[in-house]
Amino acid sequence: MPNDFKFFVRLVLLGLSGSGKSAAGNTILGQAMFESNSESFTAATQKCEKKKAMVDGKRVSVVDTPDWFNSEQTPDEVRAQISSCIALSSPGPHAFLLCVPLDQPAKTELQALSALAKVFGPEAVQKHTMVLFTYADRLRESGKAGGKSVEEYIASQRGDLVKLVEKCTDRFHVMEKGQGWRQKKNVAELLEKVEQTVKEAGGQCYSSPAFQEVEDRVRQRQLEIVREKKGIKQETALQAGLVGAWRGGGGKKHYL
Ligand SMILES: Nc1nc2c(ncn2[C@@H]2O[C@H](COP(=O)(O)OP(=O)(O)OP(=O)(O)O)[C@@H](O)[C@H]2O)c(=O)[nH]1
Ligand SMILES: [Mg+2]
Repeated sequence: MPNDFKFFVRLVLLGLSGSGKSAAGNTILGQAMFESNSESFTAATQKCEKKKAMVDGKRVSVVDTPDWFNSEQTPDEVRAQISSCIALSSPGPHAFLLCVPLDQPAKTELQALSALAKVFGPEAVQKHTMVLFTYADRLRESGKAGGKSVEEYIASQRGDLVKLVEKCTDRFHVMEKGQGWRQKKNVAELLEKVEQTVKEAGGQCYSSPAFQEVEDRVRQRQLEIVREKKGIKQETALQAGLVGAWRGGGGKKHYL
């Protein structure tokens, strides 16, 4: 399992439709790379997508996902999406970020965490998942926090969110949407928390038999490509030799 966090950061965004996954991805990458749309009544993100950018001197790749937890997709469709997510975040994500809106009650998110543990194993939740709170701006505007900081508001008024955070071994981050200096600082703090997560997980990215299988398949394919290329080179060399042989054939035969 690679310990490559120094240079690469692989993140997977999870959460219900409209929870702000794509918007968070855009904020993390510092540019509008994922489609994020409030106008549509259907889910904006229909399939897993990966985007990359240099952030704070690191190559950050973000896999955005559709809503697996509350969607109308068939189990087969969800399975296909999960396979795609695994392939896109190979050799394994450093962190799963579960997007949870602060301005609404968390009704199905606990089930979402159980589903995550079922698909990727309990370690995925305990060691590699962070709750990414979204819509902090709306919470502030609503006045529900009553002048408290978001953290104080969660601790004093939101038992539902505290439970989620506890399931993720107390890991959470409050996302500030947008692209100014404040957001950049916020993203840097998020990446520091991800680094801490990786340290606590023994310096490794998340990996499970499913991820390992994809990794093995990718390696196998790379080997095949190298072999194919070598084969082509040998063939070309052989052809060049033949051409040379024909050309240099005493001026008798000039087939090419
Ligand atoms: N005010 C505010 N709006 C947000 C925030 N996060 C997302 N939005 C907006 O809410 C809408 C939905 O956000 P998305 O990021 O597309 O949500 P999603 O989780 O990707 O949704 P699906 O792709 O449908 O699963 C978009 O118009 C976003 O701009 C936030 O923190 N604050
Ligand atoms: Mg989306």
